[in-house]
Amino acid sequence: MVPVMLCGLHARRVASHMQTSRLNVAMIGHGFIGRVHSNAFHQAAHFFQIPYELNLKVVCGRNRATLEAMASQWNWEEVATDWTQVVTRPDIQVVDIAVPNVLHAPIAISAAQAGKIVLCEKPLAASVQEAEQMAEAARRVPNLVWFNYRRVPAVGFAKRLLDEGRLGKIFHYRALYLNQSGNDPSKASGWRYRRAEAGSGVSGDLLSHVIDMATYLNGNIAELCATTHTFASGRDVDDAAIVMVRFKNGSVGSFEASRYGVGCSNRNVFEINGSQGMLRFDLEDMNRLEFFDATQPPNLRGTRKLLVTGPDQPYAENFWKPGHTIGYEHSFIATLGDFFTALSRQEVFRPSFGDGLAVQRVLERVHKSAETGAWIKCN
Ligand code: SOE
Repeated sequence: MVPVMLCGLHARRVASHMQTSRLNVAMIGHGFIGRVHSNAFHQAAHFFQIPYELNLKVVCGRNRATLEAMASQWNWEEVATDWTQVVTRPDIQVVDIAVPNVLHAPIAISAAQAGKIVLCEKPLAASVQEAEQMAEAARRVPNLVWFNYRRVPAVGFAKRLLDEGRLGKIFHYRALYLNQSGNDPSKASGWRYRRAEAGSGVSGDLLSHVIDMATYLNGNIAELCATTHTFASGRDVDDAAIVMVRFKNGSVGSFEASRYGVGCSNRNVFEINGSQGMLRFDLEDMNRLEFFDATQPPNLRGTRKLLVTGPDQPYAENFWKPGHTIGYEHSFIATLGDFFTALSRQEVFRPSFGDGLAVQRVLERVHKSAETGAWIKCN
């Protein structure tokens, strides 16, 4: 986490939040990702020394029966069915958004205007215009976008090795994010497959993670050329996206995201080749980072499969002892742990709504390029 000091109004707002050690959380949404977030709210203070008690005050959703069952299983104090009433409640300090993408903007904007701390699932919005309005509204409140994979220890360690220059000059950044949900009729009937609710298909859902991770690890994108494809007839969102990328640091890359990656459940992979080495990560083996050190004598070179569970690796002090592996949920716990640590120190947290907006701008260019076949500059 890069510490950036807050200033002015933002700092004063943060300071006023800091006086409250108990923070009441309202979560809008109660599906899969709502359960993941609930777990993180319960666990964050167990693993991180944060001066806040995160109180799971109210969970909001449309289906009262499933909502009540979820609230009781995850220990939410209250349920509500109208988010507009919840996000302005004076007893709520934190609003967490875990609903279909097209609802992110209205909820985040209302919550930010009410002065709440706002946490929002990815992709930040369904369009650049919405994302701009959200980033503007949240300028004066602490905010977070849930690009949770930045907080996988192996990803954090890759970032550290890159920042130390251990890979030398970067030549290639290639990434994949594949699942097989599009090929499964029981999964492909949900909101993620409808433009009216999701805004886009695999690009917002999975490619957004790839773009955030790539810019986090390898810097900004200079230009891109993309194609998208929809396999299912009648579906109005993209099922697969393939992007060629030129990065500002001179490296070239490729991103592939698909819901038809049959054989892959949640295969989020990157591989980086530099003049002095190689890094490779696969979420399906998330405690490992592969590292090839090309500065070693040729007869000793080989790919090391590092077990990134400490010591002297990210979150070694927070989670279990070295060798005691962690899972998907820890990336969300670490995201919250870092966020509330930053809040208590009056530091800016990333990824913020600004980072979510940057991803949204790249996604828009992906779609523009897919329509026109042209290379598109990113600024
Ligand atoms: C479903 O495709 C999903 O839950 C995504 O929406 C998440 O962002 C991803 O991390 C895992 O898969």
